[in-house]
Amino acid sequence: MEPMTNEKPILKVLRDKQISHGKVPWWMMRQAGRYLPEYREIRAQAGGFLDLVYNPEQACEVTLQPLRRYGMDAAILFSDILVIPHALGQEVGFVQGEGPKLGVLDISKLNYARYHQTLAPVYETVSRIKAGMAEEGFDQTALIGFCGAPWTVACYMIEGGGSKSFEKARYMAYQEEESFYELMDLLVEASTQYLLEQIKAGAEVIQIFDSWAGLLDEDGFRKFVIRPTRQIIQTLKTEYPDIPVIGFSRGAGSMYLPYVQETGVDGVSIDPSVSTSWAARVLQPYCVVQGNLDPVRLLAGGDSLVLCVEKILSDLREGSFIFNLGHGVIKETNPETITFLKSLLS
Ligand code: 1CP
Repeated sequence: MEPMTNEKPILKVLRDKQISHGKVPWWMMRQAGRYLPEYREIRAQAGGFLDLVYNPEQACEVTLQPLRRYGMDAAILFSDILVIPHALGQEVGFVQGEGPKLGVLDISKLNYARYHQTLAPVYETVSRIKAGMAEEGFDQTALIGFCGAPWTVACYMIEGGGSKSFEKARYMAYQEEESFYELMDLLVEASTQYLLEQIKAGAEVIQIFDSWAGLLDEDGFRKFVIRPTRQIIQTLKTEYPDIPVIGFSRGAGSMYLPYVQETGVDGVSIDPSVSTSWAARVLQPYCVVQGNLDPVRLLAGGDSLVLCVEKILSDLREGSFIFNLGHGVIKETNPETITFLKSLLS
């Protein structure tokens, strides 16, 4: 296919594997969030976190906020990975300052009775963002839809909240493989439907967040990271072959290469522990690489930031590359440091 001349920079890289001579396309994971005073203001008006997620007007507003300040090359839908268990009927709450809290998991009780009804406001948010971007002149900005990968979502569903090591989830994956596969299959189906609806509503790129991929051993990684991710992507590609998919299998280490080769991702988002010269040599021949500034470098600012950004650029910009952080923006980050970061990318 002939590359479209006025295609958005991120789509050019992801679809045509074009190298971006000059300006490197960029966006930041968690670019909408508490480091921005305008986000905190809307957040305070919204009530609970899920109230914000399910309010299309406010969720659209907070998605657009970072674009107005920094003009990133992509917007990411404001939502959360835990809306899937919530829509399947598990209790999900967000306690201020403590993070997510989920009710006890009973797989036999999860169901689709209110699934799309619960998620309908999120689909509406996607179409509002699309319209809002057009209205405000962000015609070179791509809209990213997302979900959590089945393994990472299962971690929260089983553990009942955040954890450093998710031992209960790993125990279930290794010890009760059959019921764990059942949960994976359910989450593959639910995530696929969720993503298809986001694409219908206007999402132009999909990112799958597997933030806890690095906790599994090799056998677990193949079964519960690679397999379900491949299944989701296969269905998406059957229906929408031109929608690129980026996978973020945080902490995958030596499993990044099989992840890239076997899941069908168009791009891989690498965490800060990955050597950028290794990624250029080993991963870039297979797919677009996205990453991988340590968010703490952005918090620190100064020379520590400049040197790391320069190293990332010099190692990766000769191949197909999207600049991003290796994980989400930290809430104490100074918004002005991001303006400075942007100046380093041109
Ligand atoms: O009160 C608040 O403002 C809550 C903070 C917050 C925000 C801003 C949460 C709760 N979720 C979000 C939004 C969010 N979450 C986005 C929005 C788009 C953007 O990036 O700008 C995205 C993509 C996510 C994805 C997400 N949620 C992930 C995967 C990415 C990652 O950071 O590893 C995970 C693991 C979650 C779970 C979650 N939701 C919220 C928190 C604090 C957490 C992490 C809990 C933990 O394990 O400690």
